[in-house]
Amino acid sequence: RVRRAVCPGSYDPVTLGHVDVVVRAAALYDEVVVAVLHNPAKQGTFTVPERVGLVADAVAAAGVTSGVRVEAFADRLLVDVCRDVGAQAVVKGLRSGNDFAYELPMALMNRHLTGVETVFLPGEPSLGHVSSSLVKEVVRYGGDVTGLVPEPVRRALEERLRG
Ligand code: COD
Repeated sequence: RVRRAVCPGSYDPVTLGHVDVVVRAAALYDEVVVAVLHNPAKQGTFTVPERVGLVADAVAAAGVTSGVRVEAFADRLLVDVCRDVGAQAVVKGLRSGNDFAYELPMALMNRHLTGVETVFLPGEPSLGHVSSSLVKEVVRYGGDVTGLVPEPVRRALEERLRG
């Protein structure tokens, strides 16, 4: 049986924290589907197709050439995405106890709905301060995010947020 996991997120935009989790998931599973989902609670900076392109480039730049695919899924339950792609697990990164508090009810709800399991990977500590939203705020006010996001993402952010 093929062991398949989904790494879901908004990825608006992808950071090196996300990339670390995807690369580590790819070492554990036969196939990883990076699912770019629209989170209605968050205002988008990049379109979903733009996010998919930036994630795919970042995964390739990280040296992962097989076993990972990046796909967009329109407004639907994560458990339905998992069922459609044949994934037994969701893999998520945890930066902190706050992340865990946010993720635990979703993991329990998802297991309640279809039995899909959630596997948590401890985030790389040197990227523990990295989130899409903080990175955007730093760029918007002129700060430098080199080393926190892939270079193409840094350029796209500067273009988008500084005009
Ligand atoms: N280090 C480690 N992990 C990180 C880092 C970092 N520096 N940065 C982010 N992560 C992890 C996050 O903890 C998260 O697990 C993941 O990467 C994605 O992060 P984001 O911010 O891109 O994505 P979110 O949190 O906006 O994504 C939320 C989902 C889209 C996954 C969620 O809303 C969802 O499942 N939606 C589908 C609808 C659904 O099924 N709803 C019911 C849920 S029970």
